[in-house]
Amino acid sequence: MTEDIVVIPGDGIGQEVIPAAVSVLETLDVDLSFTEAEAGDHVAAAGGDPLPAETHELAANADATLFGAAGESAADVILPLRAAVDSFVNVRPARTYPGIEAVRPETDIVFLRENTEGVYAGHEDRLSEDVSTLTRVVTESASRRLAEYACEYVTDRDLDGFTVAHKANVMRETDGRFRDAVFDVAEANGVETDEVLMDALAMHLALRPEEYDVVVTPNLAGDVLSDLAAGLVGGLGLLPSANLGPDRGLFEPVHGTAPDIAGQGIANPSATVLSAAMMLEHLGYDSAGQRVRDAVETVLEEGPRTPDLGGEASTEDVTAALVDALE
Ligand code: GGG
Repeated sequence: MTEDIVVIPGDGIGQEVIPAAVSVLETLDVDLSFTEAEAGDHVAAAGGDPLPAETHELAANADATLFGAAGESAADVILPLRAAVDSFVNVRPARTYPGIEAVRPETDIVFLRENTEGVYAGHEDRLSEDVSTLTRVVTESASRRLAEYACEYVTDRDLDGFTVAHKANVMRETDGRFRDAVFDVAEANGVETDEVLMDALAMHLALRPEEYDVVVTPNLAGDVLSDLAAGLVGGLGLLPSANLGPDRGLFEPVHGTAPDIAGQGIANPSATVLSAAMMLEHLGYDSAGQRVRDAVETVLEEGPRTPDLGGEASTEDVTAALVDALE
């Protein structure tokens, strides 16, 4: 069966890392058909909609979507794309790799981030010259849906349980609801949980990340804390992610457009290639996904490496090494 994959490079280094991941995927013995679609700041700058209706439609119907990076138009691009696949969870694993210098090499954490609401629900207003507001949305249904997934995630992998991060001592209604709903679902499923205030978690992660395995978070907290974890393991060039819905997924590196290096051909493709591995596994191609992970691990350990990891190689050099490792 041919898997219909939509690829959306987006902006900045998305234009460099997505072709790299496609080259890697093309070396595999998996029947993938790629359709490239446009979105992002460059589309808006040319007078278009940052997320053209055709791109939305393609993502909503593809077997899977591989996305690069969103810039200034992130709210108009990546949030509706996640909604297009009905994604309720953003899975963000953060781990170290042999040979890569890391601030906290003991880090091995998966963030399960709520993916539909919180402060990313899109309810922002300018009330006056002086006052802007943002409405934070937390629903029982989205919190429980995330919790169900978290229970399944730890049970399938035989893990001890998960940690719930929140700030329910201040955001009593919204994070109180989130916390209570997640605990309720975990208890009903016999899954062990503990909890931590998200600000305290930021400090714990910097000091002793080995205490955390699976962390369930509200939307913005997951975005921020996973970037913190990237800093612990060697940088944003190493963190993949999967936006999962009931039927399909959208896979993207955790990093953004990296305007400081965009266009120079030196972006690290590892996070996107690892996102492609998550995509393969989600589609049921576990051994192909594992082969891609192994290739990334080999190239990270032996080189070549891009400048973010202390090397001098280009995106093309790393891609060629990945393709070599797979052939
Ligand atoms: N590939 C990830 C990306 O484009 N990040 C830019 C960004 O601002 N993302 C917001 C989010 O992940 O919610």
